[in-house]
Amino acid sequence: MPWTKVAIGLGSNLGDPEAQLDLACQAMRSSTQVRQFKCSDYYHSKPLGPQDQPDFVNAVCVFETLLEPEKLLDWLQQIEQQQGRIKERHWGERLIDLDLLLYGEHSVTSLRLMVPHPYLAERDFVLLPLFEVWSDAVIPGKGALLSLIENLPNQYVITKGTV
Ligand code: PH2
Ligand code: MG
Ligand code: MG
Repeated sequence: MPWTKVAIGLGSNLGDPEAQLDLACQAMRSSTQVRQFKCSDYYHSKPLGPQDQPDFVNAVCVFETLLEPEKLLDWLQQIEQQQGRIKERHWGERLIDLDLLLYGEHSVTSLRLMVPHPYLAERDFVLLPLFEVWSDAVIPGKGALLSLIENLPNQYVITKGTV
């Protein structure tokens, strides 16, 4: 694979969420496998899923990498582990969540991985920060990022800034 532009969704609602996002960004941007790293602002969002959990801080970063999708996933999971992530309930609270959203304009489906991320198109806390760092992104099977944003309900659950 040549250098490929990828997008990663970051989320946290435990510990100090901003610090968790800072740490993960630092881990990603300092790798020799990464170039042209950019991270969006941090966004404050209401939890999707169980409501008895703290609000989230979300962001999206983009970079170019030589890592192939499964290797990239391994590495993201390694960063989550290093930051102390433990297994949690579905759609529940977490210290750090790093989701592979886009891998160039490729679609990838395996037992472990679905790219583009299956819920990307419905999530304002993914689409809006993504627009900040990759405004002309094209989502395989779904079209231009901008048209997805235009189709979001107007009632965003996110606001710029942190919890
Ligand atoms: N992640 C979840 C479950 N719910 N809600 C928001 N607002 N942001 C998230 O990143 C999030 C969530 C599990 O990955
Ligand atoms: Mg995840
Ligand atoms: Mg997630």
